Amino acid sequence: MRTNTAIAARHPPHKGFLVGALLLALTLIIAIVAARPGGDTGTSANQARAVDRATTAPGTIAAPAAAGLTARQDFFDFGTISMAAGKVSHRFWFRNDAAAPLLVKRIYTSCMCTTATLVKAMRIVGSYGMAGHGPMPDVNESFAPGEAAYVDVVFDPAAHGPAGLGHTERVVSIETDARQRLQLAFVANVRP
Ligand SMILES: [Cu+2]
Repeated sequence: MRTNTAIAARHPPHKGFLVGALLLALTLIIAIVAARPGGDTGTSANQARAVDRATTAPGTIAAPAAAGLTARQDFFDFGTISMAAGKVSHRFWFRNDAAAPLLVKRIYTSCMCTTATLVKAMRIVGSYGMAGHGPMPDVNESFAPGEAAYVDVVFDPAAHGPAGLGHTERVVSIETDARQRLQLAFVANVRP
């Protein structure tokens, strides 16, 4: 009895009503605010998910690459080659398939046994090897829309000695200022 009276004294009826009304108003405001963007949030979340799917879908990743630097052939098989017979080479053609000019920034190979020499408009631009193996200049060659060039890729099957026998895979990367990377790969079966 004494406790009840004390509580009643600290919380007079009119104050309790005010708190109740405030709580009700707050609940209503929250309900209205939550209901309105509720629909919007659902839609934009779906849109965000759709965009996410679109950017991570393999098809859309390949699309911008195809619109830029494109290789006539991005894979070559040397077949069985002999270490004793020395270096082998293959010419990879590529072109700018975009409507705007692009800049080839860098060319590098995946291993020191492989070099790539860029030839553009009958001019040898430079020879490029593995990144991190000595100083290597940037390419910085501009390609007009439709302009083609090639890299002569040279592979030395003897570069690794006996450790280099068997199936070998190497990649030449051509990077543009649009952060596109064209990869040209080759394989060889190295025999003594
Ligand atoms: Cu190598």
